[in-house]
Amino acid sequence: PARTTAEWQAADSAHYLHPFTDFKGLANKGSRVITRADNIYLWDSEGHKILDAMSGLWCVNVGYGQQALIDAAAAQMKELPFYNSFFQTAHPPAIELAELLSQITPPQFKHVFFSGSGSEGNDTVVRMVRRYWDVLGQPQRQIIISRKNAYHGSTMAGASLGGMAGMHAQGGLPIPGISHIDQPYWVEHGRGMRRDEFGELAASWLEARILNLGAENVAAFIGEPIQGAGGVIIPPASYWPEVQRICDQYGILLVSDEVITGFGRTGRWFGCETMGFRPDLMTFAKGVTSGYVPLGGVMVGDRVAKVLIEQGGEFEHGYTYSGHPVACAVALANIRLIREQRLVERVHDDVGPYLAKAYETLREHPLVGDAETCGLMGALLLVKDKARGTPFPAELEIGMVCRGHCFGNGLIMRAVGDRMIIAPPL
Ligand code: PXG
Repeated sequence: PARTTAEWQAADSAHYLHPFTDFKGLANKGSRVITRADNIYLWDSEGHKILDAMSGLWCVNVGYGQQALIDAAAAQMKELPFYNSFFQTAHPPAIELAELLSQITPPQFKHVFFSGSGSEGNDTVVRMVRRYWDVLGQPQRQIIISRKNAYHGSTMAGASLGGMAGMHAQGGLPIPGISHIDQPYWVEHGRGMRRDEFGELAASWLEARILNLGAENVAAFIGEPIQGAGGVIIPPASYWPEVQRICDQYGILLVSDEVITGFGRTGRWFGCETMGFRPDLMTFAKGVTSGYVPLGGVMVGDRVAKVLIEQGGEFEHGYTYSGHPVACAVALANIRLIREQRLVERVHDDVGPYLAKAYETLREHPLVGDAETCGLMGALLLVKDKARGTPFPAELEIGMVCRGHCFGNGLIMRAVGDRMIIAPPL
């Protein structure tokens, strides 16, 4: 028989250390226990039905309960539940997924390196870009430029690439050779400027840092096309094309972290297509399987692939679950479903414009200082004084207050500071 909520909570706090959690604080309060899901809804152990406007954790792009994904997992578990790709072996699901990914990603991508998550994917990025420059005889090109308030994962390399001050304060981070510039957040840095002007200004911070470090020491720039965990920060349209121009000018590799923006989220298959740039490497995870099973990886563009394949020798890197057959089988079913249901077109032509229009009406609300969306990512900025743009006092934790009201009314949104964010299933 199922346990009561109180019994679940007692066992939870006795044994389970949750990610990004004040363990004692949660133990005193008790966690909300989610027991099942269907389509865009979750149910908790009290029987409450909740609309999941965060797609789990930015990942359940096709929604819950998709039979094709469930069947793909079961069939693959029966056929070949595990085998590795290390010592000159391969298996059909990983080969087929690599092939399919090369079809749905931008044309420079014909190769993929699989990992188990987005964090691991970004660890692969760090190893791979540094290896690329080593092989080309420029081993001093070590530094990767990233941004403050970026999120690139929670492993040593992922958290170092990320620009979260709280994460850097624990565990001896960041690792050497990572340099952070300011984020392209108009509210923080650009008020009073035109958005396109601000986009160019924010991109110029990259150029300034490159010149400051010496271009010959810079390996790559990495960014999320739209920052997710940082609060759905949508850069001005002028930002990414200018970042691209700067990377090209100094020969620096450009890496797009598509862990959130991939697989239709922004109304194109990948966020770099929406934002208009052409990355050399692309990290993915989450939406590749719609979160049904863990999978991540790095799309490797021709420029890097050619060097590593033709001149690189052995690349001394890989994970037990690189190309896990069950994960790859689910990813195949997921991508085919996104294609069949035309979900990317649907976000672009239908639900994305609908959300944008609905958010325009929220702009009128006295507490909403800004409302913006891109595809099915949206953010509302809560302000105390709309005319002046004055924020609420930090100690009020206004985002958490709003989030509490949402939960109480059967809606999951996430609060990032004073920004209320959503990323619903497509
Ligand atoms: N890159 C990006 C852009 C991400 O959003 C990762 C890498 C790391 O992926 P893994 O699979 O290792 O978690 C992420 C993950 C939040 C939140 O609070 C966001 C993520 C993870 C946990 C919480 O919004 N994104």
